[in-house]
Amino acid sequence: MISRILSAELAEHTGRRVTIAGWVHRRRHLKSVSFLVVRDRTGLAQVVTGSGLPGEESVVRVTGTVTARPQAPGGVELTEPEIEVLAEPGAPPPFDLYRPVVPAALPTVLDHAPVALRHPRLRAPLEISAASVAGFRETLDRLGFTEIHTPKIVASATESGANVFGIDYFGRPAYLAQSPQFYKQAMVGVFERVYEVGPVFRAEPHDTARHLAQYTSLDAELGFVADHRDVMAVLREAVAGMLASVRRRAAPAVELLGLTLPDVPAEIPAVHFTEAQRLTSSGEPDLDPAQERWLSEWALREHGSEFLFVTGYPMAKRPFYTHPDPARPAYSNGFDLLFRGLELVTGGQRLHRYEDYTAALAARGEPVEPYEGYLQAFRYGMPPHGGFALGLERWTARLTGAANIRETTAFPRDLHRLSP
Ligand code: AMO
Repeated sequence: MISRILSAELAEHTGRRVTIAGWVHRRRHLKSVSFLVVRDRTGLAQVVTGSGLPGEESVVRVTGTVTARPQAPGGVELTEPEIEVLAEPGAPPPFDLYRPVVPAALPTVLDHAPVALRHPRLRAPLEISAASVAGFRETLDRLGFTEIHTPKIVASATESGANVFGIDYFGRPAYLAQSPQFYKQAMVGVFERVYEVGPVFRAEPHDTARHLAQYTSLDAELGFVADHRDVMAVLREAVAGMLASVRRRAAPAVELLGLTLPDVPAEIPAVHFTEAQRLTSSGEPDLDPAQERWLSEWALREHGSEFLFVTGYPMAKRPFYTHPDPARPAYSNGFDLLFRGLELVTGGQRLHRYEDYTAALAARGEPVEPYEGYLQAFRYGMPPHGGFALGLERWTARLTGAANIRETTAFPRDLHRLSP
């Protein structure tokens, strides 16, 4: 490794000669003196120099004396520097990365993502996303879950045939996985409690601020549940753990973006779908985005919660693996979790008996053959189980207040975007 200290550590070395390395964030020429601001993964460091400075985004190594200076970032700066340029950029960045507010519209940012994401405000959501995933893993590990990795090239659609990407798999038709649904269920038969953090693919024809063609799904599945409420309790723990991790690991990003993080109630309020329909005066078998926003505001008003469960969605609107409510079979033991006006999670209890699966497929007019591999799990005995999937980009968007989900993923894939 190139021997250096990080900008965040400079103050501990006051009076000593040290070496830092990073990118030229900004050059500033004043009347009698010039400054170079160097950016590394922990922040910014100011270097006092003469003229003839390397251009923005040059990669440099700077050796200098750490000198106290209250106005500088971190209260210190490097004086009497020796500057070595490790890489010179071929072109200036597409916009000024040192401006506090990003001086470019979203399409420009996305077109130049490899360099645009270096802007501290554009990087911050990705730090929050990373901390969230770490918290998800920590929480589920603590609760006895095992992390699994399932195929992303699959033989059949899981959620519905509509938005699946077909591919050519050595001359055979195959699909990109829309969800690890079937495999996470099968792995309950092995580990009882499993989770996966991975990409899922949806050929979403809509060009919306909340849909991507590839997103990161935080999936969990657990056996020996009494019903969906046990799954909801685990989800509550996961969300609380994700927030605790964001507070702990991504504090600078939270501060930079000026975020107010939500509290997770000990028990997240829940309304049954029929009640949600009544509240929103809806006769439809599903909730539209406007109704979800309305219900979120209602939950905040009535229960002081930014999270709301809607339970008991109609069976007709849920996938074939969904367990019905034994008391009201037209409704499911399935739920959604709404967060700040948006559907963040879908989950529920699943069917677990083999004959219930064959009956459910028959009732939907679906052949059994494409599901043979999946159905093996149930043929050989599966406990009552359930699980959920949380969309990482939606989570980060709601936490950071991003208007568009594309601001919370490094290289979004959508109807129009396949590169960078
Ligand atoms: P569902 O299809 O509802 O459920 O997806 C779960 C969650 O994933 C997110 N999401 C998306 N995020 C970005 N772009 C998209 N195109 C997109 N589609 C969905 C949402 C959503 O709540 N197998 C079930 C889950 C389960 O029951 O365990 C499933 O995939 O946040």
